[in-house]
Amino acid sequence: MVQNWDQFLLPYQQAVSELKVKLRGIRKQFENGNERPPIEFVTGRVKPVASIKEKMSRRHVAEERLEQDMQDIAGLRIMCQFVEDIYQVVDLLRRRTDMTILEERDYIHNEKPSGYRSYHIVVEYPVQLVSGEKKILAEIQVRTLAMNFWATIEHSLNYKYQGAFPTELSDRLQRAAEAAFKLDTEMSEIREEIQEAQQYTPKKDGDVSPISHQSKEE
Ligand code: 0O2
Ligand code: 0O2
Repeated sequence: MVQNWDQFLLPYQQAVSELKVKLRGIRKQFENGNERPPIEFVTGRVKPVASIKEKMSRRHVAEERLEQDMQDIAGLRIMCQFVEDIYQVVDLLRRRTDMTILEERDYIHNEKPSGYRSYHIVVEYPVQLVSGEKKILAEIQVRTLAMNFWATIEHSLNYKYQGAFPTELSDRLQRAAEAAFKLDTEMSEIREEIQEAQQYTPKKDGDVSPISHQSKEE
């Protein structure tokens, strides 16, 4: 039995905080090098206890197996402008030595029946505790802004319908997912032109900035 959830989740909180800093660091490094970052913004969260318990019962995960079998207690999300950026980010993550990739799931080219698209990476990440090193599983979801728009809306509808969507709604959601992917494909096709334009977006001070970049926390 997990006696104290706060204590159990502490290393996960540390992992999420550290990974947010590191992933946001990738963006900063591109910006400092005057290159367009493949990352638009990064979010992260520790799964709420109620959601952990709900998923444990839905997926028949025993409490003793929680650390190994629930891969998204620590969750990070990387939002990108273009589908191509997703694969660039995945390559950057594969080359890192501070985390080990255990699994990759490409739900972009193998979308889920719901229409969901994203690239999922499960990593093992070591956190340093006073008691020593502890390896934590974390799930990194990499997606475009359009995929994120769809997933956010579908997720809130899921709460309302508990996953049991009326057929018409699930058909519409699937069509909306296809429309979002078509948007991504169209944007990819004019990517070079967009990137060129972004290089010449004026900054507030009137200077011509080499990079136009919108970020969640700025
Ligand atoms: P809801 O209802 O939970 O969706 P900061 O570090 O201060 O810049 P902060 O406050 O920690 O930022 O929040 P951050 O980093 O923006 O991330 C929290 C939001 O990101 C939450 O949304 C999560 O939904 C979302 N999020 C990030 N990663 C994941 C993930 O892997 N899975 C899920 N389900 N959500 C994720 P809200 O707005 O708190 O609302
Ligand atoms: P949360 O934190 O509320 O988002 P399973 O959860 O059983 O489907 P598994 O094997 O644990 O699957 O991992 P998977 O499918 O690679 O990733 C699960 C997570 O991906 C979900 O977390 C969602 O964040 C996201 N996801 C997967 N499918 C969908 C979907 O159809 N719609 C939306 N909006 N998101 C999806 P959780 O556990 O649902 O929790």
